[in-house]
Amino acid sequence: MGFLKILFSNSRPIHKIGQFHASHITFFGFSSARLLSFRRFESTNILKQQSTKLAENDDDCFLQVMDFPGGKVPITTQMKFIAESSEKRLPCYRVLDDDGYPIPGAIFEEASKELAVKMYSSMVTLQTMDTIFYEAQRQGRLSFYLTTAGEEAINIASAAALTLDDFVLPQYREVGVILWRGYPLQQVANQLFGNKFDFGKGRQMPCHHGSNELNYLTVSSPIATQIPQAAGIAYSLKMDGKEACAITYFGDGSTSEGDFHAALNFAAVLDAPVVFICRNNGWAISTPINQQFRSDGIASKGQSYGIRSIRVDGNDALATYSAIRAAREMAIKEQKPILVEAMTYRVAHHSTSDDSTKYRPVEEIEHWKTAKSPISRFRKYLQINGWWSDENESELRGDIRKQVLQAIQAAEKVQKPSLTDLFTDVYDKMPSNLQEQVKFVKDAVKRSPKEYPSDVPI
Ligand SMILES: Cc1ncc(C[n+]2csc(CCOP(=O)(O)OP(=O)(O)O)c2C)c(N)n1
Ligand SMILES: [Mg+2]
Repeated sequence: MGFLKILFSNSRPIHKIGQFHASHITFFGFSSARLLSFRRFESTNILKQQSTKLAENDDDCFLQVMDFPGGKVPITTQMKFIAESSEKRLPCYRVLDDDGYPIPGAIFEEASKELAVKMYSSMVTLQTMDTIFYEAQRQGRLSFYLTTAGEEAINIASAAALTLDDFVLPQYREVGVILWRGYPLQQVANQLFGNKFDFGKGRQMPCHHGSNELNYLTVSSPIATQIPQAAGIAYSLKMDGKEACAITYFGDGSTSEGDFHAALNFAAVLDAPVVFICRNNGWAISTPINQQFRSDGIASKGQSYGIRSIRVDGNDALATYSAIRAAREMAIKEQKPILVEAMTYRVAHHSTSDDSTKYRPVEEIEHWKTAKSPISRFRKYLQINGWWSDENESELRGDIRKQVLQAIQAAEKVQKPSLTDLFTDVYDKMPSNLQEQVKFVKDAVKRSPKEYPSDVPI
């Protein structure tokens, strides 16, 4: 049955996605979606006011109301400070239990057999690819690697909820999103080896993927820079009247950067159609979240900026898929930003430059790797539906392993880009100071050839 099992949190179904109504998932602070027809620059209308609801509940009685800039404010004689946190923690939207069974009464978008199998296969591809590339780095064949282990569902389920017209601005732990959009395994390997087929011509670290064709902006190393850029891209989509949004991914640690806060505020004020996806995996390298913020995670920050928000179980592929579909639909139809906090756990080391057993218990990592694995949970769901067997599993894993190994072997043999490429693609015509630098480098290589890699053409 294709119909979405949904609890109607509020009255009117407005946005129909197939049989799915985006307005029926309750995002914090708003229980119904209003269909706003938007006009270019409408968001800058200074007369637009905040909600005029004045009392928290019907018993509240205010002596006076004052008309301040931004709207009417009730006056109270009580000197009451707002609490630093609410008594209850924000709930986490979840659909599948640990055994892969839909939780009774759960509201979600039912994925077809074809889509669910594709999502599962892509999660396994990501896992297999990560294992092999990680080993290749340990063998000294790659300079660096970083896995998505434990976060495969966030990668794949969110990607499945988007269209190719949407613009993706990733952090660095979202290679699954670009794979889903059609980036071949061979291209992943080419980027990692920085060979001449790498779109970045070997000028970036490994794991910095990007593709113009797939509307996937290249990863940039300084964290959080992509977040305000997403607000800007979303605003330009709005000005062009496009049926698309911007999606940006970032970790819990990135929310400590000023860029995160500037981005949320800009997006809210400009009514930019952007979906902010925070992967809250508990750690920013060795810094735990309790040293990053005192708030109840990330979703709670949305309301302060005037952004509709939800907390979702990022290890539940179906919940993540449903929430991101709803978020995308609302962002585009209502022309406004949405914040999603996907709760998860980074089960691998931060990167090949880290040893996470130095700062967290091995048992904790093991628990998340096994009992809480997003891949095992989704596999159980497929098997419960009769869509997957042990034979399918071994065939898939064998096949992917072969493809990844072939991609590595092929990428390793390809020539590196030329040293001169270091200086190109910035200016239309190379300025004289850069021409001097090219000459300087080439002379230096000629003088001391042993100091330079022999496989890089001059
Ligand atoms: C501006 C900036 N500061 C510091 C770093 C070093 N650094 C790289 S990743 C990282 C942690 C990021 O954590 P989080 O955003 O939670 O992402 P996760 O690795 O957990 O997915 C840090 C501090 C950086 N790349 N850029
Ligand atoms: Mg993190």
